[in-house]
Amino acid sequence: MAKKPFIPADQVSDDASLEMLIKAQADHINTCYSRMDDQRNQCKFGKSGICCKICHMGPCKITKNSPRGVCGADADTIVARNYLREVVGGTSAHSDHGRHLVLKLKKVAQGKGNGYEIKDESALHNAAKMYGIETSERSKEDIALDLANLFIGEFTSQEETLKTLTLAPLKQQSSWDKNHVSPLGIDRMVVESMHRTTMGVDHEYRNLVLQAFRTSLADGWGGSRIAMIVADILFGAPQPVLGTSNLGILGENTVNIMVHGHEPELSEMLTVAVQAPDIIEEAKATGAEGITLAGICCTANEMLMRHGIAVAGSFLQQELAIITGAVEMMIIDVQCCMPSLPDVASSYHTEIVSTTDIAKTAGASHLAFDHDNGLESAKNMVRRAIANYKNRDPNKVTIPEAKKQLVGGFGVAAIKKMLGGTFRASFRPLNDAIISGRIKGVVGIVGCNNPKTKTDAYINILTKELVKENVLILKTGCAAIASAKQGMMLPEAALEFAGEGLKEVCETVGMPPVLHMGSCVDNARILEAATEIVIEGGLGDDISQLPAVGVAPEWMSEKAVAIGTYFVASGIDVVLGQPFYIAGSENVTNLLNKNTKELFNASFHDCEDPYEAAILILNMLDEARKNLGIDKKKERKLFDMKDRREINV
Ligand code: BF8
Repeated sequence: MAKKPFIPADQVSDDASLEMLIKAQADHINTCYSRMDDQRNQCKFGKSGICCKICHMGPCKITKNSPRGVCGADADTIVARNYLREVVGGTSAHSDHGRHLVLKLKKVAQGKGNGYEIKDESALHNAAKMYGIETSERSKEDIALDLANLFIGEFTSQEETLKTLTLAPLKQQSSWDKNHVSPLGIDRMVVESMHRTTMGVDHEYRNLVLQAFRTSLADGWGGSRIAMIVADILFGAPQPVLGTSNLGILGENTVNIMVHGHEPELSEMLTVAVQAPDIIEEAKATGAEGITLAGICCTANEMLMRHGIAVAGSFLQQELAIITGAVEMMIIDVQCCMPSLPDVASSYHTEIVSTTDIAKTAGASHLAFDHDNGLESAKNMVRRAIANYKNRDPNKVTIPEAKKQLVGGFGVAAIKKMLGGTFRASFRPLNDAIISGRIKGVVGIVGCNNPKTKTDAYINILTKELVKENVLILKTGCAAIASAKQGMMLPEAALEFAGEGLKEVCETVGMPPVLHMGSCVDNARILEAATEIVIEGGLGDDISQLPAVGVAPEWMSEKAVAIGTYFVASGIDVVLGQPFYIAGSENVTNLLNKNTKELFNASFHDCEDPYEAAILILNMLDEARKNLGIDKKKERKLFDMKDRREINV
């Protein structure tokens, strides 16, 4: 059969990406899109999860004629082991990120911050209170040291379950205890899971899948939650902030520096470095008008949430940014940085700089970020980018025009303040809006892009379909960037796209119908928000009763597998735009897509069509509303002073 022609317009949704994909073809550059095209016939055994290479008697694959591998493992065992290992990969990525931040907090507390400090004392005090750490008449350093040591214990604990689990509603905690999935220390969970999936250990698929839930909880209610708490203490809890998104943010006459990856320690220092007068002078001395610092992927989300720094693009725009020919330097750290970057950059003047010894890329320059001399180290990178400006070839430069403004920075504290005001910060108005039916429910749309499907298409269609039906959308990761690029993260978007009830709420509060809650570790903020809604009252007493659903429309990463798994374990149904690699085992598929309902009152749902997904989700929200007895639309009651006094009694 003849190969289908490669049509850029079928691959991407936004104008900037389309323009760059066409330029990539003209410049003869391979991108993930063309490589996906080359990889069209992907391995069916891998896709079904029935390929096993855990020991060297294999690799084995399960077929009708060979239903067991050499060791005797059947499809159930192999699929469950592979699934657990994916959850382990995702959990370890988020948690190692969290660990680095905790160790940084410890150094700061010991007076060895070298430029890092406790930026948000109220975030520190809130965290200390949550963990029962004494705060009165103590210095912030002493409090921070206790907190850092407690968090280190969360990684190393051998016999005690995670303290961070106690931040969940009580019913959630008892469901985890009852199902034996309350995790011990994060590191112990990762090691134990790897042990259990080596040859000849744990073979019972249900036992393995339960361990996947347990490990994922060590991510969502452990490593990710800790990463989020510490980042807020060190760099400030996010507040609503105006930003700009898409490749059109690149400056035609500025030194363009992209920061790409996940951990905020380096990007925070870069935000300071590019504003230093001596550095700006240096940039101007080379003939540039200044410096444009922008982010790719989750580092972009981190810098946006705290500083309003521009988001150049999402995961699948990392190569496209280089193809503009206008990027002097792309600085990478960990996770989601494609190994192809130096190859793409070799056709332009862009220098790819790797910055951590745990993540090197062949062909990239390696300038390890010096944490003990952070600002100078960041400045050195910026200086090198400035020096590279003269090498930009104007004939190779095309900067797309497309860019959109957005409001980001919706941490949980910020949402509470936005809803209830500074003095009465509270989720009450949101709960009331859900109870009255003005808001049908809350849906978290999260995760990646994947060149298997047209970039952003599923995310954007689903978002609009749900907003139209009065569903408030919470977003993180690259799914958030997709909405930002569409202008859906502006308060005005409510007027144009939202149903009447949601529009009214957004107009009253001045918020967008789609809230940017941050990076992928910030999915823990969605769990935090769900917990706050439960605690606020009127919508049941555990997360699984809320009219709330999670969706990963275009996911690709092991991290997304871990996130989906801890969402389900936390009682939130999860819709996947493409299934996990589990189809080779009917038992594992049934367990994850059906029978987990009995364990956590939530399960996975595969749905490859965004319109069908919208219907599925709306039905799930309606069912939750019915179970709560709030399915009849109530007229909004206008309270008079007497009513208000009674409420406040
Ligand atoms: O952690 S959403 S592509 S950038 S994995 Fe990666 Fe996926 Fe983007 Fe952030 Ni998350």
